[in-house]
Amino acid sequence: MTIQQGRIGMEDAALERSLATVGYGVVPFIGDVEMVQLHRLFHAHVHEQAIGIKFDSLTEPTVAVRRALHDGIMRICGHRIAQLMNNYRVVISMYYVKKSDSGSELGLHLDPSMTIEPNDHIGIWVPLIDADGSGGEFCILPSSRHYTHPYHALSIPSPYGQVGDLAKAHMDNLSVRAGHAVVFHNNMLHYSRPNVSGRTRLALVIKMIAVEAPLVTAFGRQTDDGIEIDLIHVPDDYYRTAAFIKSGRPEGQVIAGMNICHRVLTEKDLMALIGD
Ligand SMILES: O=C(O)CCC(=O)C(=O)O
Repeated sequence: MTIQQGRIGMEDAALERSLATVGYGVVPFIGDVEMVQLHRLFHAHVHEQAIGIKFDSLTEPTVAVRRALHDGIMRICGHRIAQLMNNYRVVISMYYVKKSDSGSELGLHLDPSMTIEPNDHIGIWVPLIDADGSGGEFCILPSSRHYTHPYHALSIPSPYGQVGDLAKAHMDNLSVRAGHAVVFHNNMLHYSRPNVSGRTRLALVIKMIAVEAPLVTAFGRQTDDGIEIDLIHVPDDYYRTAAFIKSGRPEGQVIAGMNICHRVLTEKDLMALIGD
């Protein structure tokens, strides 16, 4: 095991290679015991009526519930994360839940940026029932972390806004067994297909940054020549205590800023990047 300062490292050489090439890998993560504990934890804190078609525990309004879910997920899964990687700290652990419903697709998106250096940022996604053809496959565009500028937020328009269908046609549709984890670089374009399995599907989303990296949230403002982006330093418990989806500018000290030329990809651009 080598620990490189400022970088999250993988304990498994094959996973490290696959992250370096296509930007993601799938590995066994937790067993049946942990999955039962995680189902119990969720149902102890969230009422069935609160779920709707899709439910994201980061947007749960009660801070005590968000904290209890985060603490419980870390108690149950923390040791497994430590076996998988080094030099990280967890800044988000949450549930993403889908009822069985044809409208339960989670659309194409890039997750929000949380570090200044994009390579310091890894996500893992763990379905707690088989996420295969009917259970809501996780679909990801290989190598896409290199395709666009690395800063994403609700206030920054998606570079993929005009090429969603083409991007979807070139994605890897992953059938992931319950308890396995998709480990992926944060800047990867992804979406998840509807859960029509007949069962409610719980999944975990856990986000980590390098130990030395400050946690930031990006805020973008459109200007005449592009987008001005501020990276705002926020405390480590930000996602447990602040409202995640809010349109306004987060409070905190700006520790980096840049102007980027906002390029909305055309089909030709995307095909040149994919290289088919
Ligand atoms: O749970 C899912 O189906 C996908 C979750 C996801 O993509 C996300 O939270 O960014």
